Amino acid sequence: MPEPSGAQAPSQIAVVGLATMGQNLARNLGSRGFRVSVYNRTRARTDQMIAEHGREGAIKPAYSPQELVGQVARPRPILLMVKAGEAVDETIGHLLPALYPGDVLIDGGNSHFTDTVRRAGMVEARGIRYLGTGISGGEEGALRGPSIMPGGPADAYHLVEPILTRISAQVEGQPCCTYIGPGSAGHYVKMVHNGIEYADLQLIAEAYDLMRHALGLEAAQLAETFAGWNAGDLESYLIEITARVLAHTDRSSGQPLVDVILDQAEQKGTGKWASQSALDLGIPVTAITEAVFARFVSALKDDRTEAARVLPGPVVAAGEAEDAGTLVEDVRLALYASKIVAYAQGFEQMLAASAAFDWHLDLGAIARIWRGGCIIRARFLDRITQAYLAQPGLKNLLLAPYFRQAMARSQDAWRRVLRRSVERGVPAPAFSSALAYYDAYRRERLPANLIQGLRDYFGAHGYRRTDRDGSFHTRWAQDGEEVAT
Ligand code: 2AM
Repeated sequence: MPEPSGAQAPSQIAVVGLATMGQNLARNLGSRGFRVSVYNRTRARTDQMIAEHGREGAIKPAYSPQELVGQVARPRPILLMVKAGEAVDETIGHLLPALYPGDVLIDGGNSHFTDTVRRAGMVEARGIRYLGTGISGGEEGALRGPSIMPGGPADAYHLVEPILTRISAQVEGQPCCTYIGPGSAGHYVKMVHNGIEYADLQLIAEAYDLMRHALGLEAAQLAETFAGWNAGDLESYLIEITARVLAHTDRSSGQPLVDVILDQAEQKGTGKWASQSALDLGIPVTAITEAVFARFVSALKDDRTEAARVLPGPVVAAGEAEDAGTLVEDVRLALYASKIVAYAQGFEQMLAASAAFDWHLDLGAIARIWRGGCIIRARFLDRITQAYLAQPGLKNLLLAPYFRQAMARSQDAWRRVLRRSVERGVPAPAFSSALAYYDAYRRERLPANLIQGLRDYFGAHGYRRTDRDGSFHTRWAQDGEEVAT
């Protein structure tokens, strides 16, 4: 609980790095009664913040790492909100000489989880505790209440728990902040959160593209469609803002703004990192990875413009009867089913990481703290929490009764949508790879038998049999005899 503030009372926490996220978190802390000291490498930003927001709470400026550290009561929680990458190392380097054992450095940026392991080791050698902490919610979330994913030593978390749980989003009286696990677990989980966000965005974009270009609906009609979807199973922040973006008219051209936005998606790397780690762990997160690939394809604007002139697409029969209403509902169901696959894969990745790094992640609790504050907040996350509560050892969310039924309800529509996408030549890589994953996951027998046969033929890699134990090799090109290996 915040103590009463007084002019001379030491600060309870420091925020370093006053770009928008840092400023907004400092304002969030100040507005909830915490005494907070703020510092930024470039003095002008500190002055600007104090001038504009200094009266929102007990927010005190500092102009050097030493001054900052001197203002905060020990053990000192120091929240770093500087640009991910080298800036974090540089900032730690400047702060470290002024810190005392027991102080807690909280890296609230999108650091790569392996950097977090390295930095934690480096500062912990000097008795400083390190919390690699994922914070999601964008600028608005930082100010009003983000979802917070702290990882590192549990005692360090307990020290800052009253602060972090107070500034996080609250859903049904519960904070969207919980201890994730030791080491780099917090940043890892934030990375997977961002990967799922990539998949969500791509799936929404594919749904839009199909309705816009396979059904010919206009942006304004689609805005209404998404707004309607937001009243059902798909209810989420991203669906809500999709409706708003689609409804927005460009002031300069008078057209829907979305129609004049350049179709090249940028990225900062967390989706790619999630895919890379999934590859290392051997977990098929196809939806996240397709979403990353789709951004790469979008970046090839010049190539696409050239190819559009020369590469043929399907010839679509003129005057083909459309039943837009049915297809729109099909797209909704396909989006929901694909989204379930994307989440099932992301949670499977966290389960694998938890086992590989010995983190003991509570997947139900992670879904719970994503219900509010963060970009992927959605009604649907309650279903995930409930699934893990009912079956704590659940291997894959698709197997939980609610999701099994949702797939059963959606799959015919999902297949119809993909038929339409193929016929019309409208790409839907995340929809289709999610369906391919679903169809593969539910198959007892896959064609990997042939792959093993081929590998044995050209490389004598051996194979196992369905009817006998052991490893075998066939002398395919010699006498055709099978030998045990
Ligand atoms: P600045 O205002 O001095 O540029 C986002 O860029 C935030 O990270 C800003 O507050 C920025 O400070 C800070 N930042 C970027 N690089 C930094 C570095 N090498 N050392 C300290 N802060 C840095």
